[in-house]
Amino acid sequence: MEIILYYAPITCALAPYITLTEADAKFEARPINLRKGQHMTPDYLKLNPKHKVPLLVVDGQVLSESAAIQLWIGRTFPQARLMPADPWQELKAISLMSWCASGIHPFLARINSPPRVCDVPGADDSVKRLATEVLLENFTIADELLAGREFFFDHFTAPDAHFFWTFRRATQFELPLAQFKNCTAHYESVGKRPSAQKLLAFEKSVQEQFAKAA
Ligand SMILES: N[C@@H](CCC(=O)N[C@@H](CS)C(=O)NCC(=O)O)C(=O)O
Repeated sequence: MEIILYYAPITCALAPYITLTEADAKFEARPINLRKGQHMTPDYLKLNPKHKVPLLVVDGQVLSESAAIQLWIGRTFPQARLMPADPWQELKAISLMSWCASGIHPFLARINSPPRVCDVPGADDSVKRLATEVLLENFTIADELLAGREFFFDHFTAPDAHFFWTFRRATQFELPLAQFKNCTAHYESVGKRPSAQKLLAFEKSVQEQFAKAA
């Protein structure tokens, strides 16, 4: 089976990179330089008209959307136990990943780039303030979910990789995150895993490669 993951540094594509690594899957990560607009080229748009990463191509079949990609990885490599085996718990895992993708991610994107959602001159601070409020509300919920536990379930699963990305992205902005003790502990715990360490080394190498090509 040929597995290609289209990936860009810093982005949510790091979550499937981590889960594919946890699954011990053989895959090729193809770096996309968003700053250079490589996600807007005709070839990439043919693969993903939504011009986003992550994108998974499995034996020529294309799959977009992080939650679906994570589910595919979990189902394809069941021995890695990346999705809970119990059907109800599996739905809870899908629910968590949908929340990361649609309830948390869009607010990180607003903080990162306010003009993408409001181009009224002078609106940036207001967009960031409102997005931060929602983000912190979500992290409060996650902090409660993670109380007294290392992971969302009784062992590491795909939602842990997905949530790790959201919290990591938040640490790259100036936000009051120290209050989220359980999210912070989760972030540190996932960050120490060999899969996350591999991802971080890969990210660094891609960033260096992009800097050289700039
Ligand atoms: N709903 C998508 C969102 C993916 C997404 O927004 N990816 C960002 C990087 S974190 C991206 O590729 N942005 C480029 C663009 O919007 O043109 C998912 O969960 O996979």
